[in-house]
Amino acid sequence: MLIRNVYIENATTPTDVRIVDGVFAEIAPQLVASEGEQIIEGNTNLMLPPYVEPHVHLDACLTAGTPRWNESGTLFEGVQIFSEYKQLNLLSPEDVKRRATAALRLLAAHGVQHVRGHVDVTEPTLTALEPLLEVREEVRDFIDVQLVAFPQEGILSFPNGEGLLRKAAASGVDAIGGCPHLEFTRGYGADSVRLLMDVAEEYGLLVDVHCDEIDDPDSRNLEVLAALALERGMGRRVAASHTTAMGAYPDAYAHKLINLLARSEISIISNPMVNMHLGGRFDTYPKRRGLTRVKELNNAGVPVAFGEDDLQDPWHPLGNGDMLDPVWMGVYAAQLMGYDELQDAYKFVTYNGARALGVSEGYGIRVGNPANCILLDAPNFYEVLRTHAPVTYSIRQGKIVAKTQPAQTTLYI
Ligand code: 17E
Ligand code: FE2
Repeated sequence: MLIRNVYIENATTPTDVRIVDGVFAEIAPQLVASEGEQIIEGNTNLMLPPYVEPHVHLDACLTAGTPRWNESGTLFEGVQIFSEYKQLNLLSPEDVKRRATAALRLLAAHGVQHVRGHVDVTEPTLTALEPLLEVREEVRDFIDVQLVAFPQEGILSFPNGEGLLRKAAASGVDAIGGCPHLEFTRGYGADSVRLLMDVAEEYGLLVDVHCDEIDDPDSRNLEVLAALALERGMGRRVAASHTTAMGAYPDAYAHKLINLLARSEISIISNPMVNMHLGGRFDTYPKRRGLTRVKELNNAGVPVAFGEDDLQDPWHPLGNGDMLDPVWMGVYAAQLMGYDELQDAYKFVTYNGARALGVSEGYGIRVGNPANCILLDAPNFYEVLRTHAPVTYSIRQGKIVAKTQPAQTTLYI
C-alpha cells in the first residue's frame, strides 16, 4: 500500500508512506508506486498514530436513560443508577456484549485502535466480566482492548470486595483498579491502594486506579499510589485516573505531590468532559472546574492522557467515541490554548495514552513498526481542532479498518 502526500505529526513538509506486509516499509517523499500497489491519496492530510481511548466504562456504556436519567449530574447519582440497572437484572451477558461491541465499533469508526475499559467488580456474580473478556478477543482484529477490574464501591467497604477483586484478577483482566476516595474512611482508602498494588504485583498485572475523583482537598490517595509505585519500581505499569482532587489541593501540597508523581513515573489519565460535568457539583460560587492539574503535570513531565470515561451512560449522557471531544474540552478547561499547546494536544490521545496503557513499543509512524495509523482531514493538529476534522482513514497492520467521507457544504448565497 502506498499512502501519498501526508504530513506526519505536524511535519512541515509532506511525505509518502509505503506499507508492506502490515509494516511501515518506507517513509520518504515522491515514492514511486509499484505495479498493482494499492494507493491512498493522502491529500495533505495529517497522519498520526491511531487514537488511544485510555478510559471508558465498557460495562455501563450505551445505557443512558435506563432505568432513568441522572438529573443531579453527580458521580453519586450515577453510581446509584447503575446499581439500579443491576438490581433490575438488566445487566445480562448478552446485554453487556451487545453494548460493548457497539461501543468499540463506534470507537473504531473514529480511529481508535487501543482502548482501556473498566468493568465494575463490586457485583457478587461478576456478570459483566466474562462477556467483556470474550469481546476483548472477538474485536482483536480491529481494536486492542485492556480490561481493568474496577471496584466501584470500594475494596474494603464492599462485602467480599477483596475476594471479588482477586477472582477478577485470576480470570484474565489486564489491570487492577481501585476507588479509594469512595472507601468508608481515609484509612480504608490508603489500605485499599496498598492491597490493590499487592494484588497487581502478585498476578503480574497493570494498575489503573480511579483516584481522588472528588472535590475534597483531603482526598490524598494519589500520594500513596505514587509512593508505592516508586518504592516498588512499578511506575511505568501504573496509571491514576481522574485525580480531580488535585484541582482542590493547596498549591504547596500540589507542588510536593507533582514532584513525587514525576519521580514515580506513573501516568495520569484525565477525563475532561466527564470531570467538567460531574465536578464542582457541591460548590456554589466560586465553582471549581473539577479537573486535575493538566498543565502543571505536563510541564513537570508527568504524562497525561485524555479519555472520554463514558459513552452514554449514567454518568455522561453524551460521548460518541470521537477523541477530539475530550481534547477539545481539555484544552479549554486546562487552559492549554497557546499555539504550540494546541498543536501538541494530539499527544493526550495518542502517545500519552499509549504510555499509560503500556503499549508504547511499536507505536508510532516509523519504518519497521506495525502499520497502524490514522489520517485526518486537515494538515496539522491545530487545523484539526479548529475545523473538527474527521478521521478519514484508520489503518491497522496495513488494512483499512474505517473510512469516512468528510462532509461537503455548498453555499447558495
Ligand atoms: N464511576 C466512577 O467512580 N467514576 C466515574 N467517572 C464513572 C464511573 C464514569
Ligand atoms: Fe471512570
